[in-house]
Amino acid sequence: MLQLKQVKELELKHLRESQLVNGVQAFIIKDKFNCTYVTGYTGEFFTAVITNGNNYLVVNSLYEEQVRQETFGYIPVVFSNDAYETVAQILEKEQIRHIAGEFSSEEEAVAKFRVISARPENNFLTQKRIVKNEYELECIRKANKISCDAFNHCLHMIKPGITELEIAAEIEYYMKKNGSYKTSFETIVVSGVRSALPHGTPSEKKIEYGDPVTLDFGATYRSYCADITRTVFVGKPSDEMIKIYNTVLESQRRTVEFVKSGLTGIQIDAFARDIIAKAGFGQNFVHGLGHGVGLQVHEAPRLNSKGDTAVPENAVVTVEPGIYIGNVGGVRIEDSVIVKKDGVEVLTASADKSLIIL
Ligand SMILES: [Mn+2]
Repeated sequence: MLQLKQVKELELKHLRESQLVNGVQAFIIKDKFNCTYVTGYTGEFFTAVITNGNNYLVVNSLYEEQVRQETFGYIPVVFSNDAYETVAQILEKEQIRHIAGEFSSEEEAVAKFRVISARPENNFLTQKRIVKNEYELECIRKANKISCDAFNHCLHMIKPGITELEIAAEIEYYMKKNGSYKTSFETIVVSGVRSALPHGTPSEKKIEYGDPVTLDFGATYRSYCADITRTVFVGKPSDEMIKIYNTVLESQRRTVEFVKSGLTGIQIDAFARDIIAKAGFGQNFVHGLGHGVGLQVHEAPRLNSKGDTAVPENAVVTVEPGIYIGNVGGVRIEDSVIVKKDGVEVLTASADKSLIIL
């Protein structure tokens, strides 16, 4: 596995070779996740200034030491009142007159940073981040492994009388005990009719006999996110819920087999949606099929009706069809996968997705 220092050096080299050309002398990073991607810094209140010589992180004084600990050779510069003024002074000292980077408009950046030209490049790093390097893939594999282990661990406690909150707490405790830095997002545990809420949050509701229980959560490992959803049943589900479960499972399984690099998000989403529509539940699949996952739990590419670009090799995406019926319940099944030339590597395979009745 590549070491973090090598990875950051490669990303820095790539950024310089693609952006510090045609007279551009510095690249400005304002997005938190793009900054972590290039520099390793995970704090807040920053502006990164990448030049061909020195690299700077302009930060609030709370974060000065964090720059030294998390980055490889970035110079921390503490701003007092106005971070942009501090950036302007650095650019002046380095005699930088032409910049590119993350800012809303050329006019605004030229005025703020006192330079001659400023080209907005707000999508460069977010697009680059779609294709994961080996270091990132290892981190995402590990985060998903912790998440699958947490699912398998919590099954024994899902029974009538326990609350959704208690299940969520057990999942989160287990993940942290096993190396997760924090959760990728607010853990979802919804049961009974509440399982028809695609993004419901866990409540004091107690699990009852016959309930579907949807668990959607993820660990993070070294800033990289996992994302998994399973729906299980406590006691025998109704025939209607079994039909819904089998429909979602068929759509999910066949779509995971269908995915490979070169297909667009639109094509993949339509493939999954068609299976659900043919079973008569088209109106009940109320969200996109999936999304990219990396430093952010929701990032490019989108697997939905707007995802018109081809998904490249080594993108990490989710496949998560669902059916939701008000006052009855819902089912969602989600795997995270690495997209390859001829198919995918499923990262959440160790969590069983066949119908589980507890
Ligand atoms: Mn997801």
